[in-house]
Amino acid sequence: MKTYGGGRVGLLGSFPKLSSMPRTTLPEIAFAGRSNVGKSTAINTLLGTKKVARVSGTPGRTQLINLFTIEERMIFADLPGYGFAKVPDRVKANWKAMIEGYLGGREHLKLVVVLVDSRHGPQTLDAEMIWGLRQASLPVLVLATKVDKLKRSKRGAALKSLREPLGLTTKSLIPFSSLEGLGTKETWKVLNDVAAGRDLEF
Ligand SMILES: Nc1nc2c(ncn2[C@@H]2O[C@H](COP(=O)(O)OP(=O)(O)OP(=O)(O)O)[C@@H](O)[C@H]2O)c(=O)[nH]1
Ligand SMILES: [Mg+2]
Repeated sequence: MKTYGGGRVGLLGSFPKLSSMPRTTLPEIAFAGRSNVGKSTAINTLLGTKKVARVSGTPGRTQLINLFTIEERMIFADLPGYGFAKVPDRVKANWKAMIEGYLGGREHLKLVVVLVDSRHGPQTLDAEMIWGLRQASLPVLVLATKVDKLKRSKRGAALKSLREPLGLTTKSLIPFSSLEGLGTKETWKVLNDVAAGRDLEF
């Protein structure tokens, strides 16, 4: 297994579908969201490294489900992004099936971190993802990404415009910026609670 950060993080592998993934027992946390929203970057920021998850300015960079073990305490799953227009419908359908198959069938999945772009307000695909997860009784934490691109004076209103329609609370919607390192502490608090099997406060 390839390791990073002095062995703290290991790449378990990249998988095209649920049935090819290894059976594991650690609590697993998935990172989902639209293509290019900053999932892979957020994983790197949370882990304090630039190298673990592959980042790109080109949407659709992450095409397989990548699993990382974190300190033998938990597993992160970096999912391919949804909503990327520039791929053929057949490929889109395949990605959707891969993501839904994973989310619906992964045994130790304990939390889905859904990343939404803080600048754009709630998007239909994000709302569908969040409501679908709730229906499946999967806890959801939302990170509002790239807040560094919003003026400080606009951040409060931008968060409110996401919080209310998506049915979130101040605890389940965290403003996040990989550039500024904003939101990492609050996010880790939730991830650590999940890894330790503690009840979430939202
Ligand atoms: N300004 C700013 N840019 C960011 C931030 N996070 C990510 N980006 C940029 O957004 C682009 C996409 O980042 P990725 O992390 O690859 O996005 P992704 O969601 O993993 O994309 P896919 O794998 O294609 O689904 C890159 O150019 C990043 O540098 C952030 O917090 N602030
Ligand atoms: Mg990615």
